[in-house]
Parts: sequence; structure tokens; C-alpha cells
Amino acid sequence: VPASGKAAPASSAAPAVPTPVTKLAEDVVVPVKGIQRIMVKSMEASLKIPHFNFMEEYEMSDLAEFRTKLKANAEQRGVKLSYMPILIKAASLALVQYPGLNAHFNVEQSEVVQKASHNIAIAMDTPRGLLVPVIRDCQEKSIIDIAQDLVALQALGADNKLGEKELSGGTFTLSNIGAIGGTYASPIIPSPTVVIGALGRIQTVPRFSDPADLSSVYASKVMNISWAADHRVVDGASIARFSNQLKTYIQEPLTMVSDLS
Ligand code: CAO
Repeated sequence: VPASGKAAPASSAAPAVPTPVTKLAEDVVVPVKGIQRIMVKSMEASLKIPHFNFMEEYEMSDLAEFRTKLKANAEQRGVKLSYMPILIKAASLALVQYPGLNAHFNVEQSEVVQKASHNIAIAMDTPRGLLVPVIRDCQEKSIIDIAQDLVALQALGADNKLGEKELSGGTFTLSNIGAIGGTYASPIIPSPTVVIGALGRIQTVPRFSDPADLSSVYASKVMNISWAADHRVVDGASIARFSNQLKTYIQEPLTMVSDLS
């Protein structure tokens, strides 16, 4: 029930994607082919990876304000600025300090290649299902550059035009499942990369500014990120330290400015 005390109109609860309104009269056989067949193979490869999961809550209030300020400027340049480009840039800045997480594990050669380029793959919900196009060289790009790339990839995805060129070469992955819903996830690492992060829904929750003072409760905007790392070559402490660095960039966005090259 909203603050007004009145129940929200029924239409506001309608799901964004309509669900089928007719029951199936008989079984329907759906062949698994094309992109989905590739998904079967890549998920089977991913299952060989021992996943280490780590989840953390990030306070988003300052980042939300930061985005509001940048949004107008982005719009003047004709760019839609969601949270994603800022989070991608923040992750890239944190990866500079943790190069072992922006890497490929070549099992056959028994080597980890720390990648110079931050080619950040973004899980995307498209009419063809899940696709994971790549925003290349995020370490060299501004937040606006990244926003432009993301919007362009979303447009290609919507038109069924994402191909090998856009879908290959990722070195680190982010999956914004929270854009659809959900707080936590257990994401699957795309081989040969070694880390993936699933972003949960941004939500407003009560928190204490002073844990010793119960009257210090305030409305906090938070997002959870669920990390999965390849525990053969990445230890939990590295993920926790990387997450702490990213948390600083998210919670105090101005700290990003001092680390921009
Ligand atoms: N919590 C709350 N709101 C969110 C949000 C989140 N985690 N993520 C996005 N939003 C908001 C955006 O801010 C935007 O609102 P405004 O217009 O007011 O800014 C709105 O939702 C729509 O965002 P978007 O989806 O168009 O853009 P995005 O850049 O945030 O995300 C993309 C782009 C491609 C990541 C997303 O559209 C998508 O496909 N997500 C699904 C990923 C997925 O399927 N993962 C599962 C992989 S395993 O099967």
C-alpha cells in the first residue's frame, strides 16, 4: 500500500512481459538449436569450473545522486545513462588494481593470462534469449563512451543483429539481472574468464547510520552484487578485496575521479 494509504491500481502490478493467457492444449516440442545449442555447450564447459560465490551489499544513495547529475549532461549528448555504464567503469577501475580477475584461464597450457584490455561482457536479455556482448577497452573509455557502446549493443540485440564480432573476447562479465528482478543470484562463469558479477535489484531498505543508536534509522538505497570466481585460480580474499575497492567507488563515486587516467 503506497504512502497515500490507497491500494495501487491493479494495472501497476502487471508484469512488463505479458504471460500467455491460453493454456497449452497439448505438449509442445521446442528444438534446442542455434544460439541455444551454443549456450548448452558453453554452460557444460562452465560446469567444470569450481565456483566460489561471494555476495555483498553496496549502498547506492550517493551513486544515484551522481547518476542524476550526469544524466542531464549525457542527455545533452544524446546518450541514455542507466546505472550500468557507471558500474562498468567502476569495475574497470577496480580491475586495474586486481589484474588477476580480468583474465583467461587456459587450462590446457596451465596458465592464467592477465588481460590488458578490460573487455567487459554484459549479459543481455534479447528476443533470441541470453546473449553476452562485449564492451571493449573499458579501461580507456569514459562513462559516456561506455553508455554509447551499451546503447548501441542493446539496439543490435533488439534487432537480432549481435554476431561473433560483438559476442567474442570478453575478459570479465557483469549480469544486471536486477533490471528484471531479484536480489541475489548464483551466476555461472563464462569459460575461459574467471569472474562474473550478478547485480541485484536496487531497492530502498531501512538501515542505521549509527548501529548503536536505534533512532538513527534512515531510508537507504542498496544493491547486492553476487560474485562467482574460478576457485582454481582466484582465491576468496582477492574477490573480497576487489569487492571492497568497488564498494568504495560505488559508495563514494567522487573517488573514481582521482583514479581516472
Ligand atoms: N535495479 C533497479 N533498477 C534498475 C536496475 C537494477 N538493478 N537496472 C536497471 N534499472 C533501471 C534503469 O535504471 C532504467 O531506469 P531509468 O530509465 O529510470 O534509468 C530501467 O531499469 C531500464 O534499464 P535498462 O534495462 O534499459 O538498462 P540497463 O543499462 O540498466 O541494463 C541490460 C541493460 C542489457 C543489462 C539489461 O537490459 C538486461 O538485459 N538485463 C538482463 C540481464 C540478464 O538477463 N541476466 C541474466 C543472465 S543469466 O541468464
